[in-house]
Amino acid sequence: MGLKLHGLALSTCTARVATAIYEKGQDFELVAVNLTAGEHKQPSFLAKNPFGQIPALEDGDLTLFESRAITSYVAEKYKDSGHDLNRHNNLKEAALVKVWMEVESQTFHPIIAAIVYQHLIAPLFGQKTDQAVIDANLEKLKKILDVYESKLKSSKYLAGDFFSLADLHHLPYIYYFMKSPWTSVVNDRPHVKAWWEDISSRPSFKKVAEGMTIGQK
Ligand code: GSH
Repeated sequence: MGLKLHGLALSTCTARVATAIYEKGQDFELVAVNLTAGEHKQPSFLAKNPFGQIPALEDGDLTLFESRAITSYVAEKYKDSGHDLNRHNNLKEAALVKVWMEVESQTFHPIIAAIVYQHLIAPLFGQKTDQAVIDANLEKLKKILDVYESKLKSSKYLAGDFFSLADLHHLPYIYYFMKSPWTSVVNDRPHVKAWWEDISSRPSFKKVAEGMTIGQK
């Protein structure tokens, strides 16, 4: 029985999980969840994620939600195949991967998600984009990426000279951010730009990005 990923190809959190699965040389069945019809708030989906959000992963009798917890499970379950995403054989490197995974989810994510939401998602729901929210978060993002720039001067990837879940977790939101008019926030920081170009050109993410169609003209 294979992996079943309940979600949508265009959803950032689904894309995060899909990228990790491909990095491990595995495949999955995508079970589409119709958000417009509110399927994610129906009992059958709430049984998979009681918070009513995509994605959820089913692996036999195990059901998981929270995209970052799912990628960690996938990295560990398939540790002997594909790319080593969590440095499972090196305690110190594994700890550094966890540090930068926390940075992504606690510091980076709320800021970039607010920008992407206002710019790309709010209009889809007929809501007016709040430019003040975008402007405030762009200022915060610049400060965060100054720290990334400095870090990426000393190592090719965030946790060290190896691509890991810490980098992978950033992919879907930066991808949508790069469809905005504010790409200079990334491109003006040469190490951040090189890092973004490197990680987004991995075959796993290129395949996933084909389905990330929000904002596509
Ligand atoms: N922390 C969760 C994760 O990483 O999996 C967030 C999941 C999430 O925000 N999912 C969005 C969703 O289901 C789509 S990307 N939105 C619909 C809703 O919240 O009603």
